[in-house]
Amino acid sequence: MSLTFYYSPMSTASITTLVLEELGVPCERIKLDIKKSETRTPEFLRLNPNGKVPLVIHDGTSIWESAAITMYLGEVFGVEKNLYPAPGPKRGEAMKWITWANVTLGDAVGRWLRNTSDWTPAEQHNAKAAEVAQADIQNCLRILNEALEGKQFLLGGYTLADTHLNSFIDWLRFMKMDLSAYAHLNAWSERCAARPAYARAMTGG
Ligand SMILES: N[C@@H](CCC(=O)N[C@@H](CS)C(=O)NCC(=O)O)C(=O)O
Repeated sequence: MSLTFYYSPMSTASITTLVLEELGVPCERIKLDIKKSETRTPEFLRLNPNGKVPLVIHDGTSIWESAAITMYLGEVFGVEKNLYPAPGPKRGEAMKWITWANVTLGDAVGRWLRNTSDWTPAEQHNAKAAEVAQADIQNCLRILNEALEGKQFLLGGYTLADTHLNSFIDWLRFMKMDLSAYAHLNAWSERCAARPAYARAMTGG
């Protein structure tokens, strides 16, 4: 079995770092410097034409997109470790939350950043679009908070759906988004952060 993980610190690839740490799967790690355009070299673009991390190559097959990577690694390595559900409704729930993180929450956060942050030139910022994006983010956080009421983890026991979604929520905290209104969400994040794999990933794995 060969597994190679291309990553960059403090990027979307941090989700996959956590997933791999939970799974304890041995892999070769290749660090790329985005600022030096190492994600844009012809060699890397042959592996991922999007020029983005995370990327995993499993037995010669390229898998990109962090949500697909979490689901794929979960299916292949996580079921017998009780970190990802076997095919069936529970797996459907795991896929639902992982996809929701990237698509629904991710879209709202992306719109908010495009209209507020210095990643986009100020003349392209639109105050109304930022306001709508912020309301959409808060609606997502409310949905997640309510889903976690009375539960230890999203599906009951801890799974990679928690790893993936909590990593996204960590990113919102890092961007100083106020999450204080969401008590169930914050208690769940603390439970996720208490995992030994979380501590290992934060200290460089
Ligand atoms: N939708 C992708 C987003 C990946 C992404 O945006 N990666 C950024 C870092 S956060 C990247 O690699 N950027 C490098 C570049 O654009 O050259 C995923 O979820 O994997």
